[in-house]
Amino acid sequence: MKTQGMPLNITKESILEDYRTAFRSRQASLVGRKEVFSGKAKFGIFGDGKEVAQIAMARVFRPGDIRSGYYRDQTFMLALDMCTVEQFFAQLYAHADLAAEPSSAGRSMTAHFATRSLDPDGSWKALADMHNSSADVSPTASQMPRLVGLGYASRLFRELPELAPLSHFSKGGDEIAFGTIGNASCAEGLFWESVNAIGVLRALVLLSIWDDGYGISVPNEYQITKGGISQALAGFQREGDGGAGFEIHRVHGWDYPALCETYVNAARTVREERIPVIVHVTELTQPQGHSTSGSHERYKSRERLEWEEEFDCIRKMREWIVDQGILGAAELERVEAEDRQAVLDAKDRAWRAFIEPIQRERDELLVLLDEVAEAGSGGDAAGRARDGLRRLQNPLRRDLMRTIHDTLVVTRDADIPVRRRLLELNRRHDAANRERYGSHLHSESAQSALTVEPVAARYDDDTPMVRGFELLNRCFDLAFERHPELVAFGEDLGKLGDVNQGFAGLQEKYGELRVGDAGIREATLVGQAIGLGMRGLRPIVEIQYLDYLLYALQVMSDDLATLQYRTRGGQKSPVIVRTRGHRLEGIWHSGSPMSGIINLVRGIYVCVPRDMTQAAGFYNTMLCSDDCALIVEVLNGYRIKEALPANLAEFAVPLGQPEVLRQGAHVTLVTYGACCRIALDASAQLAEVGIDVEVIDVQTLLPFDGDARILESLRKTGRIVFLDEDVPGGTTAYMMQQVIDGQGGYHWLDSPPLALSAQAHRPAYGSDGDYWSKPNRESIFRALYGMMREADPATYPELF
Ligand SMILES: Cc1ncc(C[n+]2csc(CCOP(=O)(O)OP(=O)(O)O)c2C)c(N)n1
Repeated sequence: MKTQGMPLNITKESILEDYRTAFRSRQASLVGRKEVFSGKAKFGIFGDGKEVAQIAMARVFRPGDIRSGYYRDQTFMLALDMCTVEQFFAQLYAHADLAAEPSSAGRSMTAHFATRSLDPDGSWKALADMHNSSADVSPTASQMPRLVGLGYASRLFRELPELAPLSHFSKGGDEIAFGTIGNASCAEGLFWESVNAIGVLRALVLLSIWDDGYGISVPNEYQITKGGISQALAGFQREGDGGAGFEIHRVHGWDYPALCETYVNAARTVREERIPVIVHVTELTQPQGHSTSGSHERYKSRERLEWEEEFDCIRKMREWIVDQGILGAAELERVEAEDRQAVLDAKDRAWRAFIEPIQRERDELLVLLDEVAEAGSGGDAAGRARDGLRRLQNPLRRDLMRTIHDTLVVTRDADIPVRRRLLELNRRHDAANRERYGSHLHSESAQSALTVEPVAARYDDDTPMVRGFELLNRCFDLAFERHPELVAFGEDLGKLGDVNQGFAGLQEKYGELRVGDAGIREATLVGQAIGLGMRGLRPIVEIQYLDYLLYALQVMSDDLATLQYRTRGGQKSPVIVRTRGHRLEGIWHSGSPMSGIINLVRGIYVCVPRDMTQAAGFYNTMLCSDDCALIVEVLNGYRIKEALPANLAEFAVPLGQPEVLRQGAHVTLVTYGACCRIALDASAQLAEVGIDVEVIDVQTLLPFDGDARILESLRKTGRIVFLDEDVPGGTTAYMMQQVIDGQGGYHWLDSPPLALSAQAHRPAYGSDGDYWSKPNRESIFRALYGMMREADPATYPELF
């Protein structure tokens, strides 16, 4: 195989610059691996073998463009200064300081890249003027769903005139979303769902597949039909200019001129023809193997390893440079030596910046520990703890905390002033590290959902009663008017106006791009919303039924929920996931798997409104904020009539504030969503037998009762029951933990707390099936009556 001559109109200087970037990146990989084996870093995964393809891709990446890629993209990031070599090493060391490690502040493992879309106060930067990279995640192919939205946003910016003023996000919708993925990850369902969605939406995507023939140790023939991803993708190839589908290129990863030409053509097709492109880069290598966890000699043949050496892309590019007379070998050696040294220097600077602050903290601590020893407290054990810390070559903050802890334990009987200072230092370190590793689970900006001013619903004398879906429909209509950047999409959401009519008529009013039908593809629907949100739009994505949220749950959990956290407030995507659930009928239409959800989406607020008025209040609250949320409407509430608030556009329900639906003195009954109605029903019957129930709707599961309103009720009643239609030990157990443990409710209990849930099995179909699957008025009555009878059998005789 022979490489081509000089590509296109590229200058010799820029070729040399490309080579040096690739070379420095390779050096960073080599040095990085050594850093792991020397024990200074825990794990390494590097971009060696993919350098030349990535410098070619970087050539066509413009300000405003955005990447959604994975851990192999280090050369691309370095080429565009989205990451410096020093920052690369800072991440390797898990340096938990944004100034040193701006991708994740030490929260993500190495090669998980991100640029900062937000200023420190959480407000947007001018993304249209920057090189952007969405924040990487580790699960293979999970970068794909968001790529759908990142690329689709350009279409919306181009085609929706109301978005024209948002020029800080887009300049006319020309931006390309650059995706990257490994060959083996293309075996994931998310890959195919995303490719299909990108094709259907004609999203502005340039997707590169880095193909080194393996997925860790497993070769392509076990991964992909026909053993080659572009062959398997052939049906997506468009036919003729302007046709639907993709343009698909194949190019060798060691062939610099061919790569440059391919990427120039690919970017032109995406930007000018507005057709998505896939570049399948083959014959890539992985000189150091998959990661520092193993060695590729164990699964690659000698012939393969020899081939990898010969076709190493850096070596090939170097030969080509010499061949073309761009620079002589001796001169190349000179610049390589310079670059090798530059990488070592950057590594040293990154290491010092990481370790020195910790060493200073250790020195400060050692002064106190010396005082402890001088006071003779804690005996030998205190001295040993101190000496152990002093001896550590590379102390971590964890070592400091352990030493303080051990010293406090062994000096427990000593009444020495230094112990108080040690306690104070303990508190200070603990608080600083909790902040260092715990901040930004949610937005901490001025638009945090928790700071949105609540506005109570106002009702006029002639307040009309409307059905639930009509109330929501008006709420959405007003929201589209107020927020030009609001878009909503989902299955049957556009023309039909959703299966329950919440969006009825709105597509006609606001157009297909703002109120859109979508394919049946829950994971990429949420991904689409994440990508749109990252580019400054406000998506409401509908998942038709709560039971089907499971398809999207992985994306919500791994991507959306972690976004603020994994960038330490550097990126946000204020997505609203709308769904409807709880009661209908049948195994897959009436589930309420809330505990599965709330335990997986920490980082997303979860609202469980009991009716459509409350739901509207949550939509309004979330649209005022820059947080993301899941809003679960009650499936059987759309036809029930509710009073229409006069201030429907302003009315806002606060998060984390339960509402007392019924005052009572004997038992507190805590529930949410569809169960509120049933709880009230049961309470009415319990009142007939003299049991006075206080019913509380928690309204949001995440956050949960921020002001401990439920505890206030428990202090009055002394008895508490948690009710829902999740599985036993599910969300009822969560609520119980929050109140009994978290709020200290156990102090006020006069009876054992009770959890009433649905059965462990899925809810059976039909009304009788439902009756014996889920809690109902009678079962609630019996449980609460039983609780009261146990406490006072004389007043409450045996009934059943
Ligand atoms: C969902 C998921 N499954 C498994 C893994 C473990 N894993 C990490 S990388 C990898 C192989 C990926 O191969 P490929 O897509 O070809 O990318 P490469 O590393 O070769 O560039 C696997 C199996 C993972 N991160 N995520």
